[in-house]
Amino acid sequence: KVEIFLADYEPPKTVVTDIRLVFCLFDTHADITATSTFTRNGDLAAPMVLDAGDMLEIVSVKLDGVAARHSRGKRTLTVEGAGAGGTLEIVTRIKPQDNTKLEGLYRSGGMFCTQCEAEGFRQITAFPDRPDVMARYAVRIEADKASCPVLLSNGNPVASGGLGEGRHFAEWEDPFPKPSYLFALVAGDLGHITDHFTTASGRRVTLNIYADPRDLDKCDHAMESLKRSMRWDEEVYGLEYDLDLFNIVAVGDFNMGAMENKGLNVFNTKCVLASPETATDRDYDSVEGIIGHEYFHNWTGNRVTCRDWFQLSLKEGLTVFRDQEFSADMGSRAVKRLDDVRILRSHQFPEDGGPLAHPVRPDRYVEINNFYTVTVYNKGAEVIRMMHRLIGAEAFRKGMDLYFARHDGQAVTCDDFAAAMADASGKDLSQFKRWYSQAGTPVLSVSRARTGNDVIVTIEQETAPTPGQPVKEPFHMPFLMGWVATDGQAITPVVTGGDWREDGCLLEVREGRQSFTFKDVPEGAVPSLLRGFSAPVRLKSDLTREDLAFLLRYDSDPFARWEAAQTLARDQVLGVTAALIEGRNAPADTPFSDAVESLFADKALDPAFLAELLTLPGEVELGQMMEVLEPGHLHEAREATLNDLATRYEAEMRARYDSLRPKGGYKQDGAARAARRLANLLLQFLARRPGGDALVKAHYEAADNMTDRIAALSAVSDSDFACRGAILADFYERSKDEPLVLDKWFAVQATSRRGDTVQKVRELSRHPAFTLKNPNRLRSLVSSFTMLNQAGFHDPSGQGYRFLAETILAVDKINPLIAARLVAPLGRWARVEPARQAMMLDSLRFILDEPKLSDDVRELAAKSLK
Ligand code: B3K
Ligand code: ZN
Repeated sequence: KVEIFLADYEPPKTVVTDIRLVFCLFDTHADITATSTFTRNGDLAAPMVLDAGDMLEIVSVKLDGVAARHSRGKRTLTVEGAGAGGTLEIVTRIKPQDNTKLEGLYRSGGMFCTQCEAEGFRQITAFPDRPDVMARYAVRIEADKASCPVLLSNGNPVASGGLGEGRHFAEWEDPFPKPSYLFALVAGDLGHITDHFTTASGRRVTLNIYADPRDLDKCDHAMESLKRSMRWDEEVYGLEYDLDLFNIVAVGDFNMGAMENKGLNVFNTKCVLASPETATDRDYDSVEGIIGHEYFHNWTGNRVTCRDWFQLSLKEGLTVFRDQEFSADMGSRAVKRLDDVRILRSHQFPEDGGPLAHPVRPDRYVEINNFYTVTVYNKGAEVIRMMHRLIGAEAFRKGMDLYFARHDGQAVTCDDFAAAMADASGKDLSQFKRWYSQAGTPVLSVSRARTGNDVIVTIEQETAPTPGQPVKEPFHMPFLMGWVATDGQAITPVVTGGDWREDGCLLEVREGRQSFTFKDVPEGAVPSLLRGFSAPVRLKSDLTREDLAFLLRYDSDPFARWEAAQTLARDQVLGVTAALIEGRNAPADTPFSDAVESLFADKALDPAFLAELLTLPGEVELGQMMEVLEPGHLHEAREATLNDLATRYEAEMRARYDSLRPKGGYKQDGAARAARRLANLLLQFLARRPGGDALVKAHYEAADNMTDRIAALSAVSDSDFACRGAILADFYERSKDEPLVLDKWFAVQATSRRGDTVQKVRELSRHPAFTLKNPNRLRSLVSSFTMLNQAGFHDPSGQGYRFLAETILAVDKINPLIAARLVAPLGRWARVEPARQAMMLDSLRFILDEPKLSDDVRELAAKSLK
């Protein structure tokens, strides 16, 4: 496969306006007749070249009813004599039951389902399979009635009936022109739950969630989330749903989280099913967020779509921003923001600082599936958030309105989006757009200088080179800050070049180095920096430990307050790490442990927020801050810090833990959830103390919900408690018929901090319940280990790297897209200590030595070796 460049974009030569698809589904194969009405641009004498997937058999090709000359390329179908336009009929045959890539039409359990984004439609029929070709779809599905009583596609049902010989059919029509990646079909033996939603303008919409009949008791939370999403989009953006029917289907074998097909969202079971017995509070939040995300795509993605796949963040960054805001409005805004910052720091920053760094709008790719990344999604959402911050909520809404007024029904670019925002607000966003084209995480250094009564705040920005981008221009970004006087009160000193708002003073940073003068700042006042994490940067500042401890007590901005705690914690852990590496005694000062004292005293603190403040940065994030990563020492130092906290505050923790334990039964409200969050965190600390064994066992036995049960299981899995074996076995017994719960059993063991985890993971990979074919199961063991267990993955034996390399090669034969998504951790060798580095490079070479390696894995492994 060759590299494709953004700069080479050309409008489509073949445009399809209408397509009729007839699917005849059998256990052994599927036959598909696609009849398209097309027109052509450019050289009409040239043959028509369509995209055709490698799993496709072309049975016949006709132009205007007459057999046409055609030939097959590796990934194309060339048809002669197409002229200026007409009707093209293509018959294809495929084998959905053999499709382990889970792209195009495949089978999951007994059911037929599709995944077409990005380039799966070409595995169903030959077509100009690109998002700027938008057609109206009419679909007929014929299948066996007993095994496939439910037949679904996009849009509205228009006909159905029996066909004899146990077969039946259904016909669907979608009135909205759409790109092929939004096509979907589902056929299977599914149950469903139904509800209704009446839109602001009075349209009554039927809502269905289809699932395996055994899972119907786990669909209510998704249904409630869907109705909340629909209402939210009306209230916040004035956007209504546009069909009379909205269907969601839960599928057990699915590459990604979910898919926003028009009127027929297909979901990974993990992202839709939830019950107190099977899902944690976090899972509940994640279901709500993803239901929202896919629903919001109906406007940001479907009604207005992407011109080409380089523009992926046009729909994904924007839709992630929308789902983040939705979740913030449904739950705790402060806590949601911290979760999003954690994802950036532990996943996106490493990507941006490693060999796979790419801009939010990439300018080249070999395999587009490799670009569904945290950069395109989550950094893309930060780019939208910064625009929102720079122009303000009101202008942002005007910009959205203008974007839809201009582009409804079109396939457009990130530039078109930025233009709507610039035109609606009058703000020049030309420099700002560098966030789309330049990769890398800027480092911001903030310093203070007092001159008389004034304080000059100087902000410098620098972005290190990334692959292919040796020199970076300065970014335009919003920097939100505040001041806290010595009495703990917020003050708002007059500032040159800044603008005070409710949540702080907005400074617009545009230069490499820039200063802002705050007038008459009282002596001792402390600046609160980067409030709300107003830009996706790494922050360095001259704040002292005393300043940070002060902000932790008094800052009104939740992010800045939490960040003060995180900074102290990083200092403490990294200080211990350095001492361990150099063979010194641990430093005597423990700034984070000291600062925590005030938190237990603060009775007004929301328990959920206290839990955030007490959660140390993870090892991946901490490792990013070391010049040379020594994963073993870092792990030991972080453990020492946790032990120190547990020892010093055991009494406070125990008292608080006891006070938080529920008196009545299980509840899902905010207060009950916050109490569980804190109690379960405290349990992890208390498990480190004498008597931890009995406490954890009692917690496990008392658990009447998955949040509590998994908290105890995780403490057990980290330990060598006598009850360890029995509790792991009990959890297995309870979960063996619930795939999503069984995934947790694998994940908990893969993230164990015990020293024997790498051997255990190998062993688990041979467990009869483990399979490489189901992406959820695979990720629950392998990605949990390689991405969330830094010390385990970097086991000094090198076995972690070897295990990952072998797994990648095995998965590559089944599902290259999923195999490629496992590669990244091996590529982050550059900053790792030399002995491990050599073993990581060996493992990458071992992968690249495989002659039959997929393009998917090759693209990432080759980049990782550079
Ligand atoms: N748009 C889909 C992702 C499809 C991934 C294809 N490899 C899910 C989402 O972002 O909503
Ligand atoms: Zn999306």
